Amino acid sequence: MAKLSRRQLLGSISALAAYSPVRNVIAQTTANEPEWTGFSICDSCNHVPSCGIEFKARGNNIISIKNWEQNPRHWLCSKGLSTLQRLYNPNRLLYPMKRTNPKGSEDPGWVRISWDEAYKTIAANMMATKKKYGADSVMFYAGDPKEPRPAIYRLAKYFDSVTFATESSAACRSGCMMGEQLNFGQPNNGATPSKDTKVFLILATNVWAQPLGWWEAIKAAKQRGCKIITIDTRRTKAAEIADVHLAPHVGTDSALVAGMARVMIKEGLINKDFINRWTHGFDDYAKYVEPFTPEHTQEITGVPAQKIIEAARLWAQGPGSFTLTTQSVSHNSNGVNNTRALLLLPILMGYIDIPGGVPFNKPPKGLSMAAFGLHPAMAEKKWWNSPAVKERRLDKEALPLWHDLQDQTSPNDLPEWVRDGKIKMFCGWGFNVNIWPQPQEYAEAIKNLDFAFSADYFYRKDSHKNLDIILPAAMNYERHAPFGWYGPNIAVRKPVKPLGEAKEDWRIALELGCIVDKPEHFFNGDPEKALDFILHQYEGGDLYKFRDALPSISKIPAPKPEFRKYETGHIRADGKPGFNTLSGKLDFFSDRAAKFGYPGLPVYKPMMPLTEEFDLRFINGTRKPYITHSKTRTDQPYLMELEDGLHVHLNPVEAQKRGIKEGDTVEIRSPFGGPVEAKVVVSIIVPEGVLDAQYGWLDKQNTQTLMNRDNRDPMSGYPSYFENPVSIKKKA
Ligand SMILES: Nc1nc2c(c(=O)[nH]1)N[C@H]1C(S)=C(S)[C@@H](COP(=O)(O)OP(=O)(O)OC[C@H]3O[C@@H](n4cnc5c(=O)[nH]c(N)nc54)[C@H](O)[C@@H]3O)O[C@H]1N2
Ligand SMILES: Nc1nc2c(c(=O)[nH]1)N[C@H]1C(S)=C(S)[C@@H](COP(=O)(O)OP(=O)(O)OC[C@H]3O[C@@H](n4cnc5c(=O)[nH]c(N)nc54)[C@H](O)[C@@H]3O)O[C@H]1N2
Ligand SMILES: [Mo]
Repeated sequence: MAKLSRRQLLGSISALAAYSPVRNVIAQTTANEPEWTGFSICDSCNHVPSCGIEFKARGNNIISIKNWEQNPRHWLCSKGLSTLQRLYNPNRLLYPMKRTNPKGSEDPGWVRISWDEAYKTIAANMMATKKKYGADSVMFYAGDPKEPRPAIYRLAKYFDSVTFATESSAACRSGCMMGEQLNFGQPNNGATPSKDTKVFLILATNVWAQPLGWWEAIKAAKQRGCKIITIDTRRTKAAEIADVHLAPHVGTDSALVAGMARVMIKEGLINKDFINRWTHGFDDYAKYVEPFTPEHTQEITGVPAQKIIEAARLWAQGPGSFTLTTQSVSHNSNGVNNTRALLLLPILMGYIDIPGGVPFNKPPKGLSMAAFGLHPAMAEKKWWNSPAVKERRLDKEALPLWHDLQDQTSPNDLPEWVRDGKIKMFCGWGFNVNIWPQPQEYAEAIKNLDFAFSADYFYRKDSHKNLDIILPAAMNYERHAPFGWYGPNIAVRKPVKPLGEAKEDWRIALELGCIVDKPEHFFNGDPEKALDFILHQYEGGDLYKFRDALPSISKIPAPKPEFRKYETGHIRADGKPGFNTLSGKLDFFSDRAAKFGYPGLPVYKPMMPLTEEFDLRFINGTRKPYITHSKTRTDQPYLMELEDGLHVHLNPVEAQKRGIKEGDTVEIRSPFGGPVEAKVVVSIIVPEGVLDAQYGWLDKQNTQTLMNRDNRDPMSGYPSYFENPVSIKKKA
């Protein structure tokens, strides 16, 4: 891969500075000030809970960082280690700014304003929009940054707008979570193998997307003799460590599992007692899988019949558990069903809440959203889920199952809602139009709103050019909120002060809340008070005490670990034995899905077909260890030395067919757009017939422009990032 010279690197930074509204940020010189030790949590890839960082500072200037040894997640990767480059990046946003030229102008004419002016303008627009069009016409949104969410939730609630959306309701993990909710009655994406786990399933989970500790846990299990089955279209590191690697064609996981289930049923390997007692709809499923003979399954999935049989037999040797991708399987037009199918594997064997099986952990009471530092009392969960409030949501008609299961609005129809006058104002934190297929349609929607603002670390031309106001967000080293939550372990921070006039996201949301509502609902605008309030819901919980205990991690009381809680009534909300599904059991057939007109069984549905012209399936969004989404890049220039532009993986056979060599520049086209320019890496990481890329590069390298906006999973509304047919040609 091309290595950036120092001159190119500096060139790319100053090119950015040319359109950046902020320049020449220099950390204060602090030679004579005393040194002290601080603590933070990395937010580079939004792993939740993220990895701990210990830093040394002189005055307010951080001079070095290292692993925070006492933190359960303390292995820093390339992204984490380069976060100081981001903190002290001269392009950072440091002051609130407003546009002075009309929307649509090439130059928005950004000028610096005071926080007072920014808040007054925003609040006045919020109130006026609410009065004229109703509170729900004001949309609150957080991008992948998950840390700001609790405070924004609270702001939306007290402002009385039910239109709260995030990147997770647009894409990401909640599609898989829907599968979990439908099968298990609650979210559960598995765990790392315990000492009793004998077989472990890695379900389309990429090592490079996980915290480093995850890989250590897999290696340790393997050494203990635990067998590993990896189900991933690509030959990743997780595939190479596997005893059996099943590489199904994209979007065929439901067929693959049907094939495996048929083998397990025919050979009498399934756990019949468990199935009879604790599951619902097995007979329907058994009938459904009947045609999925190993040979027929091979035809659909491309997985050799013998391997299907081998994997089924190995899995039956359990007890077994799994890790499920946070997103990939759910990003095709049958995504939720493909996820549900994979999640039937542990149910067929009864590996549920037993030693070595899939744990149904109970979090400390109240803390419901890992590491967001969210507590129901903080978010007022009851309000979000009350029928009268939920009834108002804009996604109710188009996505009834999503609406039923999730408390965030799906924002994927934003362009249509703006066109139809349903959304008039946008309040954003970490807003990025480039998460969507055909991002220009979302950018256009923002332009057509009455008023829009967003808080960010950097100025992002595509997303920000048509905002009215941009707010500078403090970075992970500069904020208190939220704390990291790892089971009963709580990591609080000891930060530096924000540079310039940047503010914590929580502070921005809480201070706005003080203006548009009552200060007593918003901890008088103070994030530390909000965190302390959350921690006081627990015996011994206290922000200030926890901070005094640093570098030690503090604990809050957690329920005693216990197995087979479905027998003792410790899983269901009403205390009865069983699970939180409509049937009260684990669902092969979901009455909830059927109630809204979706298939009750996780059925297989073919993907968009390849054609003679568009003959490669495009996996548009595999993670690389040193890139996150569309950020990192020039935010952390060190990472650009590792990869300086869009690189796609192409199988050697496909490369040879097309006369393409490693390093060649190619053009990618789809029925929906292109050309997109990329460099080719010839690699067996992808099978024949597949092209894969880490999405997030911009302009002529922006792979989102190849996507079909209308091809979504009807259950989740998620875009099909991993389904699109494309063609690839060497650039003349
Ligand atoms: N084709 C394709 N598209 C995808 C995906 C894919 O695999 N393929 N993946 C989907 C998934 S899973 C995700 S999660 C999304 C990515 O979701 P995005 O929302 O694009 O995530 P980022 O690019 O990480 O961050 C968005 C913006 O937030 C800013 N930011 C970062 N941290 C903070 C913070 O703490 N506070 C504030 N105020 N701003 C911050 C960044 O500078 C950036 O401008 O993309 C989705 N889109
Ligand atoms: N370094 C880094 N880490 C990250 C991120 C990042 O951008 N960079 N983003 C974070 C975020 S927001 C998320 S959501 C996670 C994503 O984490 P993951 O979902 O684990 O990561 P991906 O590489 O997108 O996808 C995982 C695998 O799914 C496979 N796959 C794709 N389609 C199919 C299919 O239909 N069936 C099967 N069986 N396999 C398929 C791909 O080959 C890929 O290897 O990563 C998080 N961590
Ligand atoms: Mo994500």
